Amino acid sequence: MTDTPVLVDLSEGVLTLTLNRPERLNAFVPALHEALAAAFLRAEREAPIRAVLVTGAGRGFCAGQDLQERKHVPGEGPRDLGAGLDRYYNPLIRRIRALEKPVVAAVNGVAAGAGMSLALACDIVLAARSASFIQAFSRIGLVPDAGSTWFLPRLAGSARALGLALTGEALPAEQAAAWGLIWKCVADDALMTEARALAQRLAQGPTKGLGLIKRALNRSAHNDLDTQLDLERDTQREAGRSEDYREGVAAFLEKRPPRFRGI
Ligand code: LHQ
Repeated sequence: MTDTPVLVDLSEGVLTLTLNRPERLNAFVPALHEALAAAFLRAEREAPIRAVLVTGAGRGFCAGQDLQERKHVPGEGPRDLGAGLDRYYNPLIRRIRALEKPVVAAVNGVAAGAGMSLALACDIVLAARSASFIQAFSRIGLVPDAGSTWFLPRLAGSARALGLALTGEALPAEQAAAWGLIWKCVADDALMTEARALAQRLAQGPTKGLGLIKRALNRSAHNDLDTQLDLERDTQREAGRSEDYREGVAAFLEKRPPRFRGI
């Protein structure tokens, strides 16, 4: 078993997080959660980090909760699964959504249970053609968690959300893209090249503005049109004060590529 549950690499403004328990298809254990939490906190705090890329080592992306840890011990009462959600999963999903920097997922293989939820919480999801998405919860008598009951109906509509969640059937990456659950399905051998190129392009973008786009789209899920129009006014006001906005307009007028600094 590896000692480094998440490999962390910062290069060209992209913090790459590789879930690293390949022998268990990168299933979640507390050490993996703790490493992810620390990495996302770093992404929040460090200005040179301007995008995050999440992927998995080996043939899986993430198989959700490690079930070896959940073996029933005779004589013990039921464990409080809600406590694990409060402590680990929910803060992770909240962190990803609240981070005002783009988060890209490169789904290299199966994403099951909370592993699927993790993928859906990311801003842009690319998946290898051989990857699949499984709402594995119902297979073991559980309820979709880590945001899946929120993301799925919004992304796929309620008929598909119910079908996926109730049957626990695997959804191939190509179908996930066709259903609008993810951004793109690409050839297996092109996944990491495409995902890195995308994350690097985003990391060179107007980070402040990209963060505000993320905030506005996140909030639109709860807002009515009037509230959202007010929010667009406020976020635009904020974007309009950024150096990158000035640079974007100057570059356009000077017919040259912009050099965004993320401020
Ligand atoms: C695993 C796992 C795994 C341990 C593969 N655990 N070893 C939140 C809060 C609190 C509690 C409960 O849950 C949650 C959220 C959740 O995520 S619940 C859902 C938990 N996940 C699952 O139920 C998925 C379990 N895994 C599978 O169904 C299959 O492994 C899938 C369909 C993902 C992949 O199937 P295969 O490609 O056939 O691979 P495999 O089953 O042969 O797995 C490879 C190895 O990884 C194998 O170990 P072994 O020693 O036999 O080679 C598996 O036991 C191990 N593994 N998932 N979640």
